[in-house]
Amino acid sequence: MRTDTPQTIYRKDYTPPAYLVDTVELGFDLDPETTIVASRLTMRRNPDSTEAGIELYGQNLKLVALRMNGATLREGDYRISSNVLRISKAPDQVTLEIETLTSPAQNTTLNGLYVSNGNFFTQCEAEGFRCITYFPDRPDVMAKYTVMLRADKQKYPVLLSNGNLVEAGDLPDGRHYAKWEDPFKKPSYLFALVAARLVCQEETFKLMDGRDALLQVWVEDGNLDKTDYAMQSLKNSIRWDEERFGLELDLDRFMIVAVSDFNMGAMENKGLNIFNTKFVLANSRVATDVDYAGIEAVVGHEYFHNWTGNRVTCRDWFQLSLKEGLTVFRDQEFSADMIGTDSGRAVTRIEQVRTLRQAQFPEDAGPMAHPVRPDSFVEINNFYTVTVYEKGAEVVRMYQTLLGRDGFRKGMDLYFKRHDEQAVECDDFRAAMADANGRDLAQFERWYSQAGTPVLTASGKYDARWLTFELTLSQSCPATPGQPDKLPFHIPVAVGLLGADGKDLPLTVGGKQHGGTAVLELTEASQVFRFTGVKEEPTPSILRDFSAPVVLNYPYTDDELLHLFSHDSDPVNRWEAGQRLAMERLLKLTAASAHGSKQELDDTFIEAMRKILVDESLDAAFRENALLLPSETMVAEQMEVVDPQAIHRARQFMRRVIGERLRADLHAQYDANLTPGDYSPDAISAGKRGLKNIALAYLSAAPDEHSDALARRQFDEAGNMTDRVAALVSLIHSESAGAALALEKFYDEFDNEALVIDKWFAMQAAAPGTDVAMVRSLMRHPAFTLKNPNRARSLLFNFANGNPAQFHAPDGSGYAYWAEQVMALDKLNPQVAARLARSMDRWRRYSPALQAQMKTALQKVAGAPKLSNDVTEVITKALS
Ligand code: 0A1
Ligand code: ZN
Repeated sequence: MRTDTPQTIYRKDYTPPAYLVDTVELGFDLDPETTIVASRLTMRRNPDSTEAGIELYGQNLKLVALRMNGATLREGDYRISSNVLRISKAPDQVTLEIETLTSPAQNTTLNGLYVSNGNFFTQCEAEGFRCITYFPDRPDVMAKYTVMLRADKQKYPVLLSNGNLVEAGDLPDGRHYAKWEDPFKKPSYLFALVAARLVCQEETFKLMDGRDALLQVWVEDGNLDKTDYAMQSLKNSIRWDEERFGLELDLDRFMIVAVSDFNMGAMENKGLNIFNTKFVLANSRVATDVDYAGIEAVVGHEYFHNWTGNRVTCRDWFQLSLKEGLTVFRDQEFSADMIGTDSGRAVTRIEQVRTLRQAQFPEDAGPMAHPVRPDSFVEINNFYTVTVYEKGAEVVRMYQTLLGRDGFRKGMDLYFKRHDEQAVECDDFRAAMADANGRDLAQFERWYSQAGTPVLTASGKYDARWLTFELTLSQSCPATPGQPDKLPFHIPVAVGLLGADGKDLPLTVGGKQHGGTAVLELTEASQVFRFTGVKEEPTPSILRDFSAPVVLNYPYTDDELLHLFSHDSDPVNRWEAGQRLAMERLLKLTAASAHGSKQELDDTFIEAMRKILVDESLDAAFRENALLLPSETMVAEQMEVVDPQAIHRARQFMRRVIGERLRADLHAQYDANLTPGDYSPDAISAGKRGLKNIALAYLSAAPDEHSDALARRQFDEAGNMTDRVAALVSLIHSESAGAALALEKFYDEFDNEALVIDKWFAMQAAAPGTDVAMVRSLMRHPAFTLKNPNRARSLLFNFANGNPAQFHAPDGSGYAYWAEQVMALDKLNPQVAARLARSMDRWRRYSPALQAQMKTALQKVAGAPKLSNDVTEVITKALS
């Protein structure tokens, strides 16, 4: 919570800490109302610092005692102001003993030490440790931790912390204790404890060097039938990091703990990963294919942090993408390798591109735009963004595209050789990549320092006499807050040229021969690349595999796009051609709908969709993705003035026409892609379900008796949650007479499964027929609570972000509701409130009438008393 006016913190103001901490001994007497935390720190003056005193951070703590080298300090020896405790005079070697009190049961922020379902958990990234005890809570202070936990044995039979269990036993009064020691130095944000009534699935696992590691997945009683996939994903992650990067688990014990109240996806605390239940619990009854994929990715992500984040950490929070961009890249590669086929890998890439366009490009074009390595922030929790994570991962991917897989591995090896157990900067990673490969990557730095999505404009000229194809590539980057002018980026542009037969032509560019794809390096504002020996006029396939996070403009004709959509050997660009064909039409249909003129969809497009739908030489998962239309949000991003209702009508029209015109083929594909027998989440089966279910969705968009019966039957007979949800969504979206009953049945069947009830709220929140009044009435449902982030997100976020035509109701009722909920959430949980506040980022792109109402809502929130720093920053930036 805000105590005074929010302050902006700048990257350029970084100074090293005055004191370093060698060891931390923590003692916890755990009690929900008052927990006593005793801390003993051995500290020494930092030779790299010119500052004198000791600075400790602390928030919402009651200080009981403070001793330095055995002597009690009194007020005057130290001062506390704005959450900083300063001891201005201290010797070079110091032992500090600090005793504080905190109230975990009162902590609704889920930051620091808190209670969830009666159990204790911690969340310390980024600055939660200061809510537990006074400490130099900054990532460049790395220390060794010993932790003693004491708690009631009945209520909290399980006591966990980082590292190894060294002692445990009983205490008087029904209490017990456990002592944990972490052998590695770590920053405070990686500290964790759990004191809880939980059960675990465990197993020993042989590491690369022959050592045995104990792996555990801890959950609440009753959920042990949902831990297999997380455990399997953990084992796969360990193996993968050994094989791909030569990185081994450095601990004897690795624990995953699931908690139902959690602000984010999961947290990589050393040896004790704490997870949102959403990314642990799965079986076929309750989890969808998407849930399974999420578990694999997040388990991998947190595990991979053990090296990229924990062994080598960030010097300061501006460097967040050093660990997050790199670790997202690693989890993306892991998920792709787990599928194992080139076509499967391509589908994961398509999904990444979609996320980037759906969420990151808008962020990069809005009021919260920031570089991958930001220069300033008010509240660091607001910078766990798609830019830092997903664009950061794209930046890491570009190293691999430029240096090759082997070159990238050399860079990683050098990075660990140089920086193991250090806290470093993004520049250090770039230097390792450059030095290991003898490459100059100076200009590449701009990917870290300049915000905004670069625009790559391409044009081609074929010369039939000289058999040359000249490709002119130009780049520019729009202004972003605080950055009016941009310098050229170093952009890898992967290019192929298709002949009339659809095959890749052999490439020679600048005298160098390539296979079917050449990686051009654009470093100037504009450059011409000349392909020689080009025997026929080609269709260029530019930015293959989405080789850089940019917007590509090329004056493609419909014929060229159809050619690429039918033949491109690069699956990502093949998909992309289809998206371009669809987007052009969606924009036209939107304009027609806004003007009330007749909507029409051409046969060419329908036939192109049909061809993909029935092409059984293609993976089902690819076909599903190719048939998936750009979302309403993506269409909105392409418009000068967004008209949410017109976009919705246009997209619905397109879906209905596809459903009508392809009805027979959709039915045939539905039948051809059934997955009888036991459920398996593997990519092939999931792909089939995906294709079958998108066929069902199109059929339901053009409902007739037959499709309604199909959806009802699927709902009743489905043997897994993926098919259940798909059927229910189809029933709801087609406003089937069976929808209400199905929703009721679904609720009754799963009322004990919190994650499924989240889906129940989410499906309704995003349904085109759900207006603000209905969302309000869903909020009054006994199962709804704002206190649980998953539940809040399922209803509020899915409405604000996933139901644009209703959220942007012309009467402004959606905005008024949004303002109320941001303010209500802010009282409980500022981090989650600030995320909801982001739903209004793009308010300046709507009609003047909508803008005026959005502004009123924003101002209402801005004027609320005692607003958190988190929400204040988001709202202030939106209004500025
Ligand atoms: N480091 C985690 C993300 C995370 C960040 C902040 C949190 O609490 C405020 C929790 C988790 C990750 O990348 O998975
Ligand atoms: Zn992470």
